[in-house]
Amino acid sequence: MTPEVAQEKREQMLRDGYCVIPDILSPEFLQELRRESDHLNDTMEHHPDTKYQGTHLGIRFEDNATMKRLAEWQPSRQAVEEMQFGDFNHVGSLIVLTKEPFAPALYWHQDWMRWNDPLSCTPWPQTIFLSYYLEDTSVENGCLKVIPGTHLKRIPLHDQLVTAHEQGARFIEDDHPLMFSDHPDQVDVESKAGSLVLADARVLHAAYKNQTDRRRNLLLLWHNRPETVPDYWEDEIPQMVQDRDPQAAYPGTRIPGQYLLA
Ligand SMILES: O=C(O)CCC(=O)C(=O)O
Ligand SMILES: [Fe+2]
Repeated sequence: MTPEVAQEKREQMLRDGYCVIPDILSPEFLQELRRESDHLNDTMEHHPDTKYQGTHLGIRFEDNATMKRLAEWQPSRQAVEEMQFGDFNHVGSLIVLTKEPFAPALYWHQDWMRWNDPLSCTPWPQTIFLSYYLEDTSVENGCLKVIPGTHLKRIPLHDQLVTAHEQGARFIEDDHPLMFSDHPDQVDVESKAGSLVLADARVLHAAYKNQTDRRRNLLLLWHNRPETVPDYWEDEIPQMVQDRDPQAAYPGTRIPGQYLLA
């Protein structure tokens, strides 16, 4: 990436809560990742409660050399560093989120689990996912969709959702009128196989159903950075972030509270 493109990508992450960086995986490595994902999906038990998310296999890098190679993939590291996100680290594992042929859509949700913590209102990302879709994605095979800006700004949908994942949404009906709805501000993130899709854990996102007879494979790696102000940050720091007590205990919750402003 040129410095200009890297800056544009960082600004998009901060403003919209997501971005896409093309041409990150080599064709050979993509092929190896598809093979390995097929093998894992064919031999491991799929998560019993995650039909909307996909097969949801947790793979530790210490157990899987191919996935470890992905975690350390140099072009990704370089891209992330060029965006000045070099202080993000993976959590030692990834999640295989394969949508099997004709698998259902994924409901609207966000993945930030620290909404009691003033860190929730940092204007920069603290927790992000690095996602690799191993096939070209489209509305037809279950691409991602996001509502830009919702990582920082409350919209009515935030207060209407069933709370994400294990806290409720895994157990909703598959015709839930709101959780699977289209939103006027949504953006479809159709991506090419081998692209890197980055998103802030706080942004509202969902995925279409897979209407094809082929797997839509996704490898998702959570990344966190230290609880510090990033080097690139030159604007004002919100008072609530400045006043945050780093020693305090903030019980985890997926429900956005006072720190998600309207
Ligand atoms: O399937 C996707 O594209 C996104 C998956 C996701 O956001 C999740 O499982 O939390
Ligand atoms: Fe998610």
